[in-house]
Amino acid sequence: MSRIASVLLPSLLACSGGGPPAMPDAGDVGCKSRSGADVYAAGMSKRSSSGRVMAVLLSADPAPPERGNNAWSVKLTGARGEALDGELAVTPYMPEHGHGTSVAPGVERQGDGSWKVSPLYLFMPGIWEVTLAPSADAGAADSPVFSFCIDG
Ligand SMILES: [Cu+2]
Repeated sequence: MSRIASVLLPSLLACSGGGPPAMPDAGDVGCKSRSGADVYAAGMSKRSSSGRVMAVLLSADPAPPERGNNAWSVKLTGARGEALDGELAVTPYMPEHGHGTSVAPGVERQGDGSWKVSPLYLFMPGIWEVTLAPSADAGAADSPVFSFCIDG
């Protein structure tokens, strides 16, 4: 527990209130033992719940995603497979702790229409959801979500 608390940013200390359930000891498989998270593979894709938007995770560095700073390359396409050339809003979130990150993800369009997301700061172990919204005002239904278990 103290090891976890030591990495929390001050503004996120509320996350540790009472502690997440069943905080794993070092060496425990942690969230790997729970279902629901995605299994990383280069080129994996997730469709939004509306079906209108598809996100492809072209690559991740490190791969699979790890605790700390990550850099992702992603592409978004519409219902007919067309590349979406609007904006991209990226939101990391820990659903089991109810917090995001104090470091906003960097999002930069590349020449080929893909996006580089870096840093993507997944600063603590557990399940992280990364929502990719095709515009700042896109609803959740149009925003694909990747969900990964980050090891301690
Ligand atoms: Cu957390």
